[in-house]
Amino acid sequence: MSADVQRFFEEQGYLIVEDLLSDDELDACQHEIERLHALAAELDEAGKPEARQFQREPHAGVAQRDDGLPVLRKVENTGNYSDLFGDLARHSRLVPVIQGLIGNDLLLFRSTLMLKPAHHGSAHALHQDSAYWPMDPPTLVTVSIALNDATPENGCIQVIPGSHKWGLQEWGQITRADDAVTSRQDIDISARIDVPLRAGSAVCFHSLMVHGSGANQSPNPRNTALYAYFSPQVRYTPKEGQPRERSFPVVAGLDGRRDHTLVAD
Ligand SMILES: O=C(O)CCC(=O)C(=O)O
Repeated sequence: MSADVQRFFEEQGYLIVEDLLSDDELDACQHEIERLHALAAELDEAGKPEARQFQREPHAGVAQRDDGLPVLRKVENTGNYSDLFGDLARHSRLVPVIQGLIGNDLLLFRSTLMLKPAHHGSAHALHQDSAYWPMDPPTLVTVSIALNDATPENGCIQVIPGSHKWGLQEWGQITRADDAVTSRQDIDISARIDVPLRAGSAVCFHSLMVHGSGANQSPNPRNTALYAYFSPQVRYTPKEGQPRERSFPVVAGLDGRRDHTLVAD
């Protein structure tokens, strides 16, 4: 990664990576998303606890699509349900970019699919991810990979450039109503910019970056694969009542082991 690119990320808090995935890879992702909808229905019917990882879209107005499958907004821990989305976190074009930002040893904090179905995918009010994550220092990096073209109309990511330098702040519960932007009165939302992405391109952003996304008001879905990475210098700092230790998948380095367990101080 060039020094200029690194400097851009340090100054602005985000970085666009064009054409990370090929058309064939994008097709495979769309098929896998359909399989995950069918899996969500099966887990639900069988009353399995894993069904909770497959969240319904609350603003859809209907519980099911025309084909009877659920309308999903989000799938958490995708690597547990999908080899394809597990492997995507380790994509050979992606890993060097993340290593250029936070170093060679990489652990995976989060692997999520954000789905915004046509016409009714809900908004995501402005926030900093690190305000919700038990990890310190707050220096994680998320990549958001567009699996369809992401535009202002279908609710692409929005960021406030440079806001990762504001320090950690309180954002309350993240609102997802259609017109949600932020409940904070002190934020100049005119500084917010849309980050449209062609399908297959991605945006990486710092975990202190203020970001959100609008509702999907278009006939086109907006599907996104999100992965958050951190370096082994980051500590696990659970709140009271949370498990005192947690294992994280290793993405690169750390002597090639599969997982790494962090224990709270
Ligand atoms: O992809 C989006 O719509 C926003 C996701 C987001 O902000 C998050 O999961 O922290």
